[in-house]
Parts: sequence; structure tokens; C-alpha cells
Amino acid sequence: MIRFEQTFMNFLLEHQERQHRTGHFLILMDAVISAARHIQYYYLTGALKGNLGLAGSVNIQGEDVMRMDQIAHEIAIHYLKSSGRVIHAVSEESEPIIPMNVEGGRYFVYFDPLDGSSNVSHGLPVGFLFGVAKRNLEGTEDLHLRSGNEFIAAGMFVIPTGTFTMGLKDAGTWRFHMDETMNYVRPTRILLPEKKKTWELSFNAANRRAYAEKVQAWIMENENRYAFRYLGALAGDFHRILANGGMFMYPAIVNHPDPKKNRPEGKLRLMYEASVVAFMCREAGGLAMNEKGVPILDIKPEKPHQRCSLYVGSKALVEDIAQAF
Ligand code: FBP
Repeated sequence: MIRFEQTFMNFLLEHQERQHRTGHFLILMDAVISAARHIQYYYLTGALKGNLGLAGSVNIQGEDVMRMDQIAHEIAIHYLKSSGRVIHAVSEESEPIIPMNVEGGRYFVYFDPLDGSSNVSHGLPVGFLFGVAKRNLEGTEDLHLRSGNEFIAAGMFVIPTGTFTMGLKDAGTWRFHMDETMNYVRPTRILLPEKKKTWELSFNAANRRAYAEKVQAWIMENENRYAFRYLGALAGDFHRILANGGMFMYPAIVNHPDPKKNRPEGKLRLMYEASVVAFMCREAGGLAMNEKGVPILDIKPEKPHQRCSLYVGSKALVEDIAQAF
């Protein structure tokens, strides 16, 4: 007897029908899923094909570009363009906004094609992060960059583990697993666990002496209460937080011994990293803030690649550290 699992696309079809919505979003998500599969294939074969090294160029953020960053970007752009549903896209690997079907498109897509660059050359877990917002169908469309609160969906693929997690506006955050046919199946609703016994803290401990005094003091006071885990890839670290609870944080770096390494406004990018995990976290019953105590989803982006500090996870813990801000 063959056991058939519910696929992501069937899950989304039911969701769209329940909401009496069109098929446009299904076509867009089919493109995103195809891109994720293709990126997974190139990452899994990266070592043998010699694609896990440097590309020899520097991106808008002034960081060395990995060959896989370029490959993942190229793949995502191909499928998003071919869907015909995208007005424009913002990618971590492209300084300018990428116009697509500006007149006929229906969605804005903000994405990080391969998050967790420091893990690439080792073939360790990385992520494909994306956020989706919709055209103003009621009035004139000014093409403004959307805040997380204007997203209709956001998700992440942890590559190469084959897990896909996605939040849908007012419909929760759901996890899917890749089956033997490379289909994402078995939708499982994710809610951050209330019980503190599994909660974890996740941050780059090497930077802790460069955080603001108040943040260092909060860590000193709380670090023995929770387990500590850090993968060095937001997608992987947030994947754990969604399952076990706790908090991932990438604070502002304000007094690093090497001033060039200071990041007073934070490191992670608002539109395709922080807002993406903040959206999924809200739909899973959690919270995300910056170091000024402003909810990440409320931050209106002025620039496509602007950075922010990030505290995301179990509401009580994020609210607790926000008391210290
Ligand atoms: P990239 O998208 O360029 O990889 O940067 C983001 C990131 O790698 C996150 O995935 C991760 O949480 C963080 O930077 C790791 O930074 P650090 O190496 O400073 O701890």
C-alpha cells in the first residue's frame, strides 16, 4: 500500500481556495520551490563540481562572494522571472533592485539566495530566505519597499537538509520535509514552545565583548539558564529556535577592538533576513525586535540592503531583553 503525503502545493491550493484567492500565488510559489530544489542540487554536488570556493568578486556589502552565492542568485532570478508574477525583486547578491514584470506582475520578492556564507566552503547548512508582498490592487502602486508587516508570506529552505518552513499572513507557520521525489510534503504547524526547559540562546559569542554594555549584562545574567547553540547560518539557527524556543540575536557591534568590524546598526539585512524570520516568528507566536525596542516588522525600509540589529524568538525572552535596551 503506497502512503501518499500531502504536498506543499496541495496544502497551498487548499489554503488559497479557503481564502477564495486566485492561483497567481500558487504559480509564484511553484517558481520559488523549483528554485530551492535547483539550489539544493548544486549545493549537494558543489564539492565534486568545484563550486564551493570563492567567486573572486566582492558584493554590495563589501563581502567576498562565494561561487555558490552567484549560482543560487542566478537560479532564483531565472525561476522568479519565468513565473511572470514578480514586479521586482531584491536580492542580497544584486545592488540594484531587479525589475521583472513591472506592469503585469503581482508580487514583490525579497530574497537571500544563499544565507550563511561562512558555511559554504564546508558544505554545511545554509539557507534560501524569501519574503513576499503584494501590489496595491486598490489604488496607485508606488513601488515602495515593503516592511515586514506588509508581507503576505515569508519562508526559508535549510539546504541541504531539505526542510522548508513558511509563514502565511494570519494563517500560521508551517514546516515541510523533502521526500524521495524532492517534493516538500507533510505540512506541520509550528508554534514556539511555551515551556522554557528546551529554550536556547544563539549568538556569535566571539563578539559578545563588543556588544553594548546593557546587552553584555543581560547575557551574563541569563546565559546559564538556557542551552547555547550557534551554527553561523541564520536559517539553521532560527530553524532550531522555532523548534525549541529561546532567542537568536545578532546585536549591534559597538566596541570591537578592530573599529572596522563595528556594526552600530547591526549586521543582518532587514528586507531579506530580519523581516523574513520576524514574519515566520510572529505567525509561530513569537516576537522580533531591534536594539531600540522597535518591532522588526514595523521598520519601513529606506534602502534595499539596509541592516538592523535582531532579537527574534520566544516573546517573553525578547520582551525581557528589550527591558534592558
Ligand atoms: P550572509 O547572508 O552573507 O551569509 O550573512 C548572514 C549570516 O551569515 C547569517 O546567516 C548568520 O546568522 C550571520 O551572518 C553569521 O555572522 P557571523 O559569522 O558574524 O557570526
